[in-house]
Amino acid sequence: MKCGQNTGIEKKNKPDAHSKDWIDHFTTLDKNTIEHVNIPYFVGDINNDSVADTAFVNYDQRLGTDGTIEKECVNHNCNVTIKFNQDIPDLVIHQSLSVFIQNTGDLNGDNANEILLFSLWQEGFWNKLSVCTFKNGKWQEIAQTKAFLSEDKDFESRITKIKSQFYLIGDGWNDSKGGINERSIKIAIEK
Ligand SMILES: [Ca+2]
Ligand SMILES: [Ca+2]
Repeated sequence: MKCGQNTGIEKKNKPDAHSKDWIDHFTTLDKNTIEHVNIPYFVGDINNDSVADTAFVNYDQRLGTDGTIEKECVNHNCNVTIKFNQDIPDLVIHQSLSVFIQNTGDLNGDNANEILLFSLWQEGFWNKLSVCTFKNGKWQEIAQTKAFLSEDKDFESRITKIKSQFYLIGDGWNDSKGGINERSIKIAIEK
């Protein structure tokens, strides 16, 4: 699967282009501040040229009148673009409000680092987690799951190694156990 591709999450609350809501939507936008975000993450060597790389997470966000960040799309397609220092192609994450990146080290044994992306969306604190690798000049997603992230500790230890295999750890949902079933999902990371 192409890295950053979204499955099963639909855009919500998009007003009809001809409705009064649509006009109100843009009237409100004009009153607030659009801020461009560009956050660097040191990700180690991801293209195996022995030079450490940096990822820059780029997106726009809207600040409310009280300075808080509004949880909604600013650009029309709701994309987050990750740029890199070297001649490495952009990684575009669709339907995302923001992305947090972790350096994972080498998970698939090709001596280059992978990256773990935490993609924030509007549904409460549920985020999409993706492990991406840069292989043969292209980005590829080699594991994906979901996690409920509300505190800093929820971002920790989302990758584990059992024998020689790495796994991505996600959170499930179980009605009979009262909701979130923390760290109950284990996805094998492709080699
Ligand atoms: Ca490099
Ligand atoms: Ca690797």
